Amino acid sequence: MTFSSTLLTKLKSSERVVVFTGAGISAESGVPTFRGEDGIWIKFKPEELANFDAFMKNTELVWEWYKHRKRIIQNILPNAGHFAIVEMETYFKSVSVITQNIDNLHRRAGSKIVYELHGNIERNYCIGCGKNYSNEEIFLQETAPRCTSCKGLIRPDVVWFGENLPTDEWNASVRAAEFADIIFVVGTSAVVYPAASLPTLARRAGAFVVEINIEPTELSRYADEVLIGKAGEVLLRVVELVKNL
Ligand code: BJW
Ligand code: ZN
Repeated sequence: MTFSSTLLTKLKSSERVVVFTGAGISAESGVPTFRGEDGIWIKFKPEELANFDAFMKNTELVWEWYKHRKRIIQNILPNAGHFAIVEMETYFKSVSVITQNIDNLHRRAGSKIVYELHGNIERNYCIGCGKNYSNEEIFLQETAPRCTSCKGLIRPDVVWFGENLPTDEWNASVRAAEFADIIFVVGTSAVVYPAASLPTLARRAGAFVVEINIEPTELSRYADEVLIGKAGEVLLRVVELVKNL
């Protein structure tokens, strides 16, 4: 893989870095992506499971799907890609991670600033009274769990289609994108909005956009640099480069 001289110059002069991630960065930890050949949505379309109406109509099915994914995530670890992003904190003034992932792997790897746009699968809450539940509190229940206070249905604390993103995380992400000198867009198909608008927002505000993916995406034509390869491998190369600047 070759890096352009413009990228080298940008890396040298950049102070504020944003890393915007999607399911691809966790693929190397063993978390299935959503779309594509290995996607978890080959059998079910996203709209069929990841929305509130589906949860109300097919509660058990949706909970089965989340329990399955909670189990996967409990048994995996952050990978080289997550750790490379943590290491970037040594070389830049600020590194903000904006993630669409709900697997908590950036925090577990040690990234200090992490904005989770689509929630976190380790948290749950009651749709009746809002009471929070950890996975440990609900995990062993066979059927869809109910609130101990109001008997309301408990749901995973993730953002489904048609739902707003958490306001504070979104506002902070927009600010970070607007002030970024460089934004790395890693392992996302960039088709789910409004998250997918952040790289172009950053670009309009002057950031250099670097895409890292195993294949070209919707975003590639707007990126200043497209690095094709696995997130873990490419990010390690980028950090090596930065170290030796
Ligand atoms: C590798 C790799 C390796 C693999 N290394 N790379 C029409 C037009 C525009 C917008 C809309 C529209 N109709 C509806 C909308 C809005 C909708 C939307 O965007 N829909 C589009 C799909 C059409 N958005 C919403 O509804 C959002 N809310 C919203 O807009 O609020 C306002 C509103 C309110 C009320 C009414 C209407 C609007 C909410 C979106 C929530 C998304 N939630 C999910 C599920 C989270 C919970 C869960 O996980 O169960 O979030 S959907 C799913 O997609 C998940 C992901 O975060 C998200 C993005 O997926 P991601 O990360 O990009 O994964 P993949 O699989 O798509 O891509 C993986 C990539 O990795 C690929 O490119 C691979 O090549 C690559 N890869 N291995 C590097 N080793
Ligand atoms: Zn309740």
